[in-house]
Formats: sequence, structure tokens, C-alpha cells
Amino acid sequence: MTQNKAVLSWIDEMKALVEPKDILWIDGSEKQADALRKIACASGELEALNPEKFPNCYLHRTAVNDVARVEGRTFICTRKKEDAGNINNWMDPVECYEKLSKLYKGSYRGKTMYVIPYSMGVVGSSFSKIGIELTDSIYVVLNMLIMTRVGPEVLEALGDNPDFVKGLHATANCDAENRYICHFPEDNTIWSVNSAYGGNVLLGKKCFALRIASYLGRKEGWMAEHMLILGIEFPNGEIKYVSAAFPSACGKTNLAMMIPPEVYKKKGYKVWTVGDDIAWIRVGEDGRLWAMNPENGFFGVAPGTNEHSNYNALMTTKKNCIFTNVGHDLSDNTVWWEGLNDNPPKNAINWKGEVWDYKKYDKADKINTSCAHPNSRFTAMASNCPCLSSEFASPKGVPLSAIIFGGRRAKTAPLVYESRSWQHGAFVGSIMASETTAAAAGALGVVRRDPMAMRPFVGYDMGDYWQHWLDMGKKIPNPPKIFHVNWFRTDDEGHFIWPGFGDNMRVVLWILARCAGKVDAVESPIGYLPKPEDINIEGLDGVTVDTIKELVTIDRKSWLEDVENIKEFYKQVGARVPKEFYTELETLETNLKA
Ligand code: OXD
Ligand code: MN
Repeated sequence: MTQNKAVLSWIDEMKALVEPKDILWIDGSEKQADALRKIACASGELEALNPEKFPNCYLHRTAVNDVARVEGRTFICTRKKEDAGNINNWMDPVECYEKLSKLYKGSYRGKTMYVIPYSMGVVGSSFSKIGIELTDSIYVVLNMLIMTRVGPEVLEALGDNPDFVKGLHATANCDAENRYICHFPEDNTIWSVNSAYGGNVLLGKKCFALRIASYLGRKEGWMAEHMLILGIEFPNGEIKYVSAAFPSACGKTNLAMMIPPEVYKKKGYKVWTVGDDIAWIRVGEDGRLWAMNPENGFFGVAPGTNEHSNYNALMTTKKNCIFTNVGHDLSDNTVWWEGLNDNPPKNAINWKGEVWDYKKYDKADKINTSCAHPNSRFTAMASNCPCLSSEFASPKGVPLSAIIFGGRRAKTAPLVYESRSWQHGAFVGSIMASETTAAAAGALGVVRRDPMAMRPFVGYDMGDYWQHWLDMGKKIPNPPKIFHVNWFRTDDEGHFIWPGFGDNMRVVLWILARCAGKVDAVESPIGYLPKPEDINIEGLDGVTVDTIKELVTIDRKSWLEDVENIKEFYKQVGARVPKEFYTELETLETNLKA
């Protein structure tokens, strides 16, 4: 497939380590993918679903102990510990290679080594980057074929250039005690062992497109961010783009694919999806920021996805899709998950592969009683998405009018506020917090600080990453405005106050009106708030101007508690927190106390 000496000698070296019985180069062809699907179905790795209802769709179950990203076992292996920073786990690279080599040794015996050459971003674009993943898992191959661009054209684009990201994955024994997801940003290398769950093993995604890419972005003067990208088309045909960073499982896919509320649809507004998870962002020749989605598919959370919450995502899963850890409805050989509809299947197998009794479902104990795992996923082709942007594959991406940060906060954060400047906006990103979800292993619903939604994904020191945001700000002649949103505020009974989903467009339109200088805002201790009457509530049941007033109220006491928590967090991040952020924090505190 290639004469590239760096590629060939690296593969030889890895071959000697893992000792496969043979090697298969993945060529991106349908013929080869189909042959692999047949092998996976025969071995039980995949189950083919109802070909009428779900053509070319498959179900896969991971090991019960291997269902989410494992942040505790994810390492950044820089030569100097301080370059990985205090927020990341660190291991010395020499020690890590040695330790993991023992786990890899002979782990492919009797198995095929699949070599996947892939491009993050359209092949050949100067914004794109190339990786090669070696894996022993057909599931990984088939997912990478959906999530990235794979084939000989990737190797052609690479030519004899030694600059590619080397990824080695081995399922090994799926031993949770010896599971490691390790990144060597100084070597362009990723080693993942003893897992077969998406976020740990589809190395193009979190490992490359965020952790390694964030490191490269700092070195090369661009940004890799955990952001969706969407376009809003106005009735006059003009399209404005925004990117938004929310922590995992906080609705990035839903916002990226939202359907405009009826009042807007009638007027001719449309939403176009460019990306739902990752954005690579650069300064364009015109002085604006341009964002592109390096992925080629969606690895979305299934539970809660339904016709109303995300019709477009649901449609995207109807063909050529791989479902992971969802329920299997045996009555018609289809899939089911909590929140798909109100008809739990009577004859189903749950995510663990056991007969499922819908009568025993207990919301308080989802892991043990649900049909689908709370972090079960669909891997779907972007090209299936009914609202895919015509700019999805544009080699230079799309120009950003706004960057939006957001978290899942029952209290504190208002529905929306605008930062006062790029520096203040970066600060707002740095103080993001959210209640934890099922996307990562660990306790749920606990507030944790998740700056820029990148806490698990920055491939170097968090303080340096913040400094990079500030440095980038100086290089953008026409920077986008930066906002913060929170769809998840609850009343005293714990009910969400804001309807969310498609109605979030009302907030995005306020944001775009601010960017166009078409609407006023009110100064507050935290930034600019909307005048409640400027959020359009036409056609919204049960939401009044008073509701909006409540949603944008700043509770100084809980904000001041947050300030204390932020101080603790900054201390934890350590010596490299930019001084500008301490200045912003002081201003925030002073404003709140005024
Ligand atoms: C994801 C995640 O899978 O953020 O996108 O966990
Ligand atoms: Mn994500």
C-alpha cells in the first residue's frame, strides 16, 4: 500500500511486539468492509439487525467492565512531568513504553493486525492530519471507517512524509486493572491496551483529534477543541456559524442537529450541522476564526435520542450504523434504548447480553436495570444526516461568528450571558463546570470544573492551554464573541425550567443578534445578560418573560461560593494559570460583592 519508510519500519517494529498471525491493510472499500462484517457476525462480535428496518446496521456489546472512557487510566507521557500538568495523569514515556510493551507482547497471537490509514479532515486539505491505527479488532476497523476518512488516498497524501500519528491498539484481555490509554505527544504516538470501548480505542477521536491535536495546535498556532459546529440559515439565505463546547453527554449532538421551533421554521430558518464533537480552529486569511470538523461520522449517545429530542440524529442511525451497548428488541430484531419511546420491548436482551425485564427498570439504578447502558452509542455516517451542512467537507471549514461554552448546572449559571472580550471569554471557558454524566466512568451528578469541556482532553498542561487561548486571541483581527449558556437550570422541585432542544435556537438567535450588533444587553457582575424580553418566546407553552427573568437571575451567594471553588481549582491547575485569569477572577469577585 505504501513505500513510506517511516510507516513500514514502525509497522515492522509493532509487528515484532504484538506478533500477529497476518496483516490486513484497510483500503476503505465496501467490499473489504463487507467481508469484515461477515467475519464479525460469524464470531458474534457483531449481530446484524433487521435488514428492512435497519439496512447494514449492527449491534455490538463491549465487556461489562468496559463501557466508557476511563480518565483514571488515561495518561499524557511527556518527558517532563510539568508539561503534562497537574490535571492530567502523567507517566514517564520510557517507563510507560516499557510497562505497556509487556502488556502488548504477543497480544495479537493468532489474530490479524489491521492497519488503518486515516485522515482527520478531508484528505489532502492543508488543515487535515493523518494517522495510522493498528488494531486487532474488527469493531474498531468498522467504526473507524465511519468516523474517519480511510483508504489508499490517505497514504498517497502522506507520500514519504514521516509526519503521521502512530496509534497502537490491542484488546488484549480487556483487563480493567491493566487498561491504559497513553499519549506521547512529543512522539506523535498513542498506545491503548486492554479496552475495546469507543472513546478509548477509536484513536482518531479523543486521543488524536483532541489530546494529540491540542498539543500540535499549540505548537503550530491553531486550536483543537471539544466543540460542535453548526450553521443557522436566515430567511434571506445568509448562514452564520457558531461552535459550542459542552462537556460529554450534555447535548452537543442535539444542539448541532436541532430542528427550529415552528415559528422559525415557518419563516424559513434552517439549521445545518457541520460537526457534533470536535472542531479544529484556525485564523483565516480574512482575519476571522475558521472551524472544521475533522471527523466523518457521529459517535453519539443513544439514550434519550428520539423523534422529538433529535429527529435528525435518529434518521442518521437508520442505515449503515453500528450500535454499541444498546438493548436488542428480539421481536423484530431492532434496537431500543431508554428514552427512544414509551414502549419498552417485552422480549429483549439488555446491554449486558441478558434477558431484560422491563418491569424491573429503576431510574435510580440505570446501570443494573436499564435495557441500554446509559453511555450506549450509535456510530453513524455524517452523510446520513438530513441536516448535514453543504460546507461539511469544505477543506477550510466555516467562519465562526460566536463561540459558546456551556455546562449542566441546576443552579448558578444563567440561560445565557456574553463575555466582555476575548480575554474575559477565555476566562469564562476556564471556569466552566458541569454535573458529571455517564460518558466517563465515575460518580454521576457531581459538579466538577471542566474548562472549555476539555478537562479530559488537553494533551498538555491546563495552564499552558489557557495561555494558548490568550495568545490565539492576539492573533485574530476579527475574533468571534464568546458566550456561556446553561439549558439545565431547575426549579425547586428539580424540573428543568427551560424547554431546551429545538427551542435552544431562540438563545442562539439572541447570540447571533448580539454578534450583528442588533440587540442590546444588560451589564451584570458576570458579563452581559439578555434583556428578558429579547429572548423570543413566541409559540412557547408555559414560558413567560418572567420565566426568562428567573433564568437570567444571578444569585450572588452561589456565585461567590463558585468563586471559592474556582480559586481552589486554579490552585490545583498550578503555577501556569495565566495572570490575566487571576485578574478576571478578582474582577468577578469584586463585581459580585459590589
Ligand atoms: C464523546 C465523549 O464520546 O465526549 O464524545 O465522551
Ligand atoms: Mn465528546
